[in-house]
Amino acid sequence: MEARLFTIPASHPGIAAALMLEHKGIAYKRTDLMPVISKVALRGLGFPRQTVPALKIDGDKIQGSRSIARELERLRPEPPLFPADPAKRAAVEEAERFGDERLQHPIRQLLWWTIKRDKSSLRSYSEGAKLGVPIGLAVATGGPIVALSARFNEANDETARSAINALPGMLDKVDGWIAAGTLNGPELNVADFQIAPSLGLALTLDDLRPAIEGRPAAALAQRVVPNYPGHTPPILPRAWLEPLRGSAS
Ligand SMILES: N[C@@H](CCC(=O)N[C@@H](CS)C(=O)NCC(=O)O)C(=O)O
Repeated sequence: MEARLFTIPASHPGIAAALMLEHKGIAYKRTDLMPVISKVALRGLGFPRQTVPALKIDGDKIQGSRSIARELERLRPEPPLFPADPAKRAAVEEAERFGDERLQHPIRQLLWWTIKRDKSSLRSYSEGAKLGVPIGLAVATGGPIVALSARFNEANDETARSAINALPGMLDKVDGWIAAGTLNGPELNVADFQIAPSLGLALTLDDLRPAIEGRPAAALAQRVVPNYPGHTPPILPRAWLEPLRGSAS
């Protein structure tokens, strides 16, 4: 099987797809694209949409973390990503959808909000990236890319504040799925691989970490993505973080 994963450094759905490939034991090559430039590159590579993760596997092109999961399950059923029992599968798919549609984006918006304020953290998120240009150069010339990424992702004060407000409720949901055995069970499943990278990315933000640490959700991230790249020192306005106080369990 010949596989190449196109991603962006520290992209949480990109890491989700990489974890799924590794779970299946499928060897793959990885190409890291600079944000924004990724949109043009992906179209040039023949992918229909403009987001990573994008996977070329045996000549086929699959885009989106959930589509990639299903294609990998079809190509190599063992070890499974989805439980065989229909009720358990439905629960896992609900958690997976939540991870993709609800959890990913607010964390992405918060990250771009912080990078827009202070680009110096960009280098840490590019650690280990295979960009094809020296990381120092990529970071030094990254100003317009950061501005555009923040704009494309609608990372502004309003969305950053609603992301913070939504975080405790989302963490409660994840903790609930862990308590129910849908997440972080003996065998990791597609929802673990979808959700843990978003938690791992959130934990790289010092402002968010205290609200996550000590929760079952943090144990899931520690198990699945113990070495998530990147670090953002405190930068969000203190007052905005008020809803997170008392959120840690
Ligand atoms: N929910 C989609 C999200 C894909 C997505 O938005 N990926 C981001 C990176 S995390 C992207 O490609 N952004 C384009 C850019 O930054 O230029 C998935 O799981 O595949």
